[in-house]
Amino acid sequence: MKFKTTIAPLFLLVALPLGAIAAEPTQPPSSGPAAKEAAPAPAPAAKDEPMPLFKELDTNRDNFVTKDEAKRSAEVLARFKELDTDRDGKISGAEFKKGMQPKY
Ligand SMILES: [Ca+2]
Ligand SMILES: [Ca+2]
Repeated sequence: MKFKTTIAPLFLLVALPLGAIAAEPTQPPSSGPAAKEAAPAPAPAAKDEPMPLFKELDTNRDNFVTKDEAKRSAEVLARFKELDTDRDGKISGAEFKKGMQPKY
């Protein structure tokens, strides 16, 4: 009897803070990270969206889309001068990204 009465409060003392710790982080962040995780997922897809086109147009993979390469996309060809901001006659990945992104 003596043994049980000393163990019970001890067990309660240990179990209570554990329960408080377990309950605290699971409650507020459960909605936080879940919403945060869902948000970044579509973001990279939208960010990368212009780049598959860039890679597709850059047939020789020198990371520049020349006017010849741009001919495969009527839109890029039409905006070639606009996209080629440094006017070196080819569109770099950065130029492409900058020029195409505000559109989307
Ligand atoms: Ca190229
Ligand atoms: Ca350029």
